[in-house]
Amino acid sequence: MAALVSEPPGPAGFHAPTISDAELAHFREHGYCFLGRCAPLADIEALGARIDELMLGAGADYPRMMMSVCPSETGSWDHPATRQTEGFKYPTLGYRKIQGLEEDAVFRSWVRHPLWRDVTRHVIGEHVGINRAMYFAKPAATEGVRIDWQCVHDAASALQCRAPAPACLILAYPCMPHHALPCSQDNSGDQGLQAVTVWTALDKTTLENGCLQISPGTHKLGKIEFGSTTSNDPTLPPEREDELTARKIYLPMEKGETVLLNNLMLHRSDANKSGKPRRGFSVWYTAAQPRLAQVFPEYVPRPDNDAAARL
Ligand SMILES: O=C(O)CCC(=O)C(=O)O
Repeated sequence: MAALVSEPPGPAGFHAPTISDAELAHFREHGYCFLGRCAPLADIEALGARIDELMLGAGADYPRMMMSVCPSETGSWDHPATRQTEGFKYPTLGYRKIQGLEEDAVFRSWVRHPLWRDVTRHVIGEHVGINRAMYFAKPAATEGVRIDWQCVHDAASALQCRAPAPACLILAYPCMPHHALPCSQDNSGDQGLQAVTVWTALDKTTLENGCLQISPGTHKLGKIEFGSTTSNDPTLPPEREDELTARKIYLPMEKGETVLLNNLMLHRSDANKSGKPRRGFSVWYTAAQPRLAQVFPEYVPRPDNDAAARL
């Protein structure tokens, strides 16, 4: 297993281990903050190598990880390997989503990076948990899937609206019949945001391979009532679509660069037309809760048999 390089961050061409007031202000105002490269490239290479190992099944035995092969490979959202369920499916680089990665030492090292400690101390507080530590990819061979405008609600509300609810965001994904995912928001509502997503590019992302797209400022526009997820069409409320997407920007990123995302800000991404992988690692930090893995100040694994593991 590769280990993360432990060079001291700072003037070596990547971000310092603390977030600046200006960056925090930008995050709060616009709903995102681009941080650039936050660690040596060797650390990113180690994450990329490790995720490939996990996907190919070499030395990986993580029954609590949620692993889902992309429907662009299996041909169906209903395929058993595409349903987001615990455990390894089969060796392929075609996984779309792997969650529970904090259980892996290499990924946990990234999740507990000093810069995320500082960011979360400002946004959340001293005791920090994670709703998910997620590999999210658009595989090279099969293009992956487009995701339409989205943001994601908190774990509790997501659990309440499990599969049957058409407007349920995260939990609707495994059962969706089409190769397009719904609009979504990634947080708990409009009072007191205590969450932040740290999204890191494990490969260079471009317009061609489905880089992130965001709609800055939408975290301030209140709760969005999404439409049905059973259509390939965008499911933003039509009467609000112009308002919600008017400021859309693309976020192409170099390999290893990171952006902070407010979970209530709309984001989307296209399929991957490049023939090369588009791999990302996205960590959703929130206030520590007994049902979640805690990552700061100490790592405390998620309890067994917890429903949050199935998000
Ligand atoms: O990587 C993407 O295209 C979207 C990932 C995502 O939805 C997230 O990190 O919350």
